[in-house]
Amino acid sequence: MSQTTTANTTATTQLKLNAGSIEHSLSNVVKTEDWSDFQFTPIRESTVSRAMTSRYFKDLDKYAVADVVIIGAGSSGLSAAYVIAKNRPDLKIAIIESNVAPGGGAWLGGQLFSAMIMRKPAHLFLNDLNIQYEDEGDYVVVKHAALFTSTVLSKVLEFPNVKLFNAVAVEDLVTRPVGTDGQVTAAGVVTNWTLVAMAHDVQSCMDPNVIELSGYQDNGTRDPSKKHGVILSTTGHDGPFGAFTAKRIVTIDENQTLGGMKGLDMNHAEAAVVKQSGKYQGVGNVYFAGMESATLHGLNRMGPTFGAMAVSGIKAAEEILKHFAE
Ligand code: AHZ
Repeated sequence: MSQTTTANTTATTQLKLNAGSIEHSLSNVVKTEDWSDFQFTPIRESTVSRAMTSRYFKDLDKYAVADVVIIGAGSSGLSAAYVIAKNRPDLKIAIIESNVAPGGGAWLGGQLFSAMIMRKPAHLFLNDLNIQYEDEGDYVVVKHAALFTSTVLSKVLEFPNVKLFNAVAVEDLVTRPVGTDGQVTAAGVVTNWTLVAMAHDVQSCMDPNVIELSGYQDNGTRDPSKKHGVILSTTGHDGPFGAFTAKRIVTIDENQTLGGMKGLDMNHAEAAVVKQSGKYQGVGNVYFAGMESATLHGLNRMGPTFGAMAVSGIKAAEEILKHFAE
């Protein structure tokens, strides 16, 4: 007991000795050593409530029609969002993420290990984002996957034309007929709070909400003067929510079957995922990237190498940018 007291006294004395030289963001505000003078500016509880909800509802209103809807904020979806938002500040980009925490599987490099591996030339994307890495010749290592994810996420969130709706799941696609032969085009996404989506079996029907793609007139018909909005689906490989659009699209497009993700083969998988990512030919205005492409087209998985996630996102983003530029 006395030992503990001695240790505390020493620590306090040291802090006191150094206090004059400690600088932090509040060091000019707090004048007393024990912070007894510290106070927050006053606020009402209702003010906090309104500050959040008014902005959220404004965003719901603003993004009720979006130019780009990205489903899934994992490494591929965030990489795509960064490239699209950086190049086209005029496009309204809504990211729908079913999890509370955006980032998908990219908070760790693999299993429970921290380092993230990217094969060259995917490191050029890291240069663009100003993320440090160790250069190992053919591949690079970011010291923690969370450094990649938090950096790309923060940059994406800073773009004024991007809104992330997290804890929201895409439950279905909005489709509209094109022509007379039964073909449809994607015209939006059907959304619900993830907790509601998870509770459909135990609650009476709780109807969803919708984000419509841009390019329509008030009466619901195409506005030929405007580009049609697009959906980029990056919901990862098959899982409780994953591969959502791939699984839905095979019920719409009779020419497509769900390939299912194949066994791990790093060398083949990464190039194949990049090759198969981008515009989907069977249903208009749908694009895929990341492991959802592998599930749709029956490709190998690559395991813990993330180059193809970034690059497939960039490739899909390039195609989307071309669509809006044409
Ligand atoms: O929560 C999901 C995750 O954040 C989200 N998501 C899935 N279904 C959704 C839905 N609505 C909204 N219906 C949904 N959001 O999508 C995100 C997918 O991120 P991810 O990291 O799972 O996928 P990715 O393709 O970007 O990265 C995959 C990383 C992998 S998996 C893998 C392997 O298994 O071999 N290897 C790599 C590099």
